[in-house]
Amino acid sequence: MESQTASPISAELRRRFNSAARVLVLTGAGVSAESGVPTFRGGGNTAVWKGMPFDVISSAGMVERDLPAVWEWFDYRRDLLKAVKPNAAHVTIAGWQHRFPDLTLVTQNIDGLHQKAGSHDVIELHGNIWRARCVTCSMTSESNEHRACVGCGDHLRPDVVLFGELLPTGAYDRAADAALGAELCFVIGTSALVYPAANLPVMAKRAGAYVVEVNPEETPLSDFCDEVLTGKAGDILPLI
Ligand code: BJW
Repeated sequence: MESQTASPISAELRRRFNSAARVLVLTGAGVSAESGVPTFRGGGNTAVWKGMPFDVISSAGMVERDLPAVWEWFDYRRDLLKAVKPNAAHVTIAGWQHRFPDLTLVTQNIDGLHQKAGSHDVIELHGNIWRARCVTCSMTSESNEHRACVGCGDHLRPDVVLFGELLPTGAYDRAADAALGAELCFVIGTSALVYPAANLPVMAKRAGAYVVEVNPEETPLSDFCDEVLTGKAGDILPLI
């Protein structure tokens, strides 16, 4: 007798996937985990650097207290990221752009791997590690080689959103609009602990979307989702 493995993808999700036009995808650090990028939380651990929990070093207060230490932390991470390639999850999500008439990809990740996989118009809620920004005039620079602003001469800092800082102008509004209009919402590889990003799937569901979580671990959103696909994004997404 031929053995059959049951698909983890429900018939309901298949039906919705085949008929949806407006889709929201929210990703977090877990989507890059299989590329070798460390997550912040998960597996019972929290990222620590030189004895400092990441929410201390990645905070607005730290930029004021010790900008060189912040640069050191981001230089270290950029070095790690240089050799990193998108994985099956990034590639699958990039393919969905051609699959749905209206797909909005919102990421909390700062690594640029979605774009490397071919996704465009990505809403980066927490900025991008490859850019720098002036602490005074906010002029951005695509280069991290210089630490002084070419506009006003003041210090540059990583162009990322740290704890206690506001998200880039317009980014959350665009993401929220997509959430309110979505028929289908995927929440992939995020612990759903950081706001306002974690609010987006809640808004989407309240506005009528079918919400699907992809994560090897339970999150505060799991019970709220219509469907939870337990596993690694790189294994699960290609099956959908
Ligand atoms: C896999 C996998 C695999 C593993 N496949 N999955 C409302 C209530 C309470 C607090 C607040 C609130 N609103 C705002 C706040 C304050 C704060 C906040 O949310 N605090 C909470 C933590 C309590 N938010 C802010 O400060 C935000 N700003 C803001 O709201 O401004 C207005 C304001 C100003 C002042 C005061 C109050 C309000 C800004 C948040 C910025 C977050 N920045 C960081 C650092 C970026 C720079 C850097 O990289 O260093 O962004 S923090 C960090 O967490 C990073 C991430 O983008 C973010 C989210 O993490 P994510 O992506 O979910 O990753 P993990 O590691 O947490 O989870 C990984 C998941 O993957 C796990 O679930 C694994 O199981 C899973 N996984 N392998 C699929 N193979």
